[in-house]
Amino acid sequence: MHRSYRFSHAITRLPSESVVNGLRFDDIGNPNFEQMLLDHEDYSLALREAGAEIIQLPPLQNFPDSTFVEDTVLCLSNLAILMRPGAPSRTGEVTEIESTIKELFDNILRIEKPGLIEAGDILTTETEVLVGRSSRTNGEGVKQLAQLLSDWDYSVREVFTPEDILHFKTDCSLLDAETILCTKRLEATGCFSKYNVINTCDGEEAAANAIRYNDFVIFPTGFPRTLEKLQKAGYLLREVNNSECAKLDGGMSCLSLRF
Ligand code: CIR
Repeated sequence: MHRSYRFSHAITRLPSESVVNGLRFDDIGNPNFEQMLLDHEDYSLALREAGAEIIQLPPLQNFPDSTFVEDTVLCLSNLAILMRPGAPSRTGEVTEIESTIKELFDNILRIEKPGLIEAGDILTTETEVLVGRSSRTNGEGVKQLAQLLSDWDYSVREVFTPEDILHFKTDCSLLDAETILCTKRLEATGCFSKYNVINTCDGEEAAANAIRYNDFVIFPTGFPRTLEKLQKAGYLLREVNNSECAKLDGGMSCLSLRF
């Protein structure tokens, strides 16, 4: 395991009761709001244990998916880029978070019309920013991001999110400077040929959305074989229940902005 970038902060947003109306690919039932609150609390605790100072934003009743705060902003060490979500019901979430971002970052850029990007499609490694085109992220959005970031010395690489996957990061996570946890179906697209890859075990594809925060990998419960594989590889895992967010295609990365 190689030493990686250290984080100090995380922004989260409490789920509102309207979360039961959140978007979803397949309807496997509404999330249980009370359980989701408990899980959110434990998620915040896991981030704190890993060293995060948390900026917790209040719930937004008008935006059912707003607890999935990751999709609204790309936070880099020295700047933030306000996204333009491809899901129309989520566009206003960016306006809601803008003042918080302005308090925290000196340099703020934004994706403009007709560009669309949700940051769940962005995986930032220590050498590049990978952006997966998807049903929420279009070519114009990727082009704008590449132009904006070229002035800041970041290199953007366009990749493709397989059709039946919501976001690029639904199927992958950065574990350290050069290691990616990812599903076999995403690895098959060839986008990680420059990295060391650890695959999720068959039937445990939903374990691919984890987050590395300093010395910990915050990981969804219920994927024992992948958990063991990562532990054997030397990672320190902290499990958090994700059963309710999973009903809305949400995972560990979606619930925070880390910087
Ligand atoms: C949505 O469909 O937008 C939400 N229900 C889930 C968003 C998950 N976010 C993420 O993967 N970054």
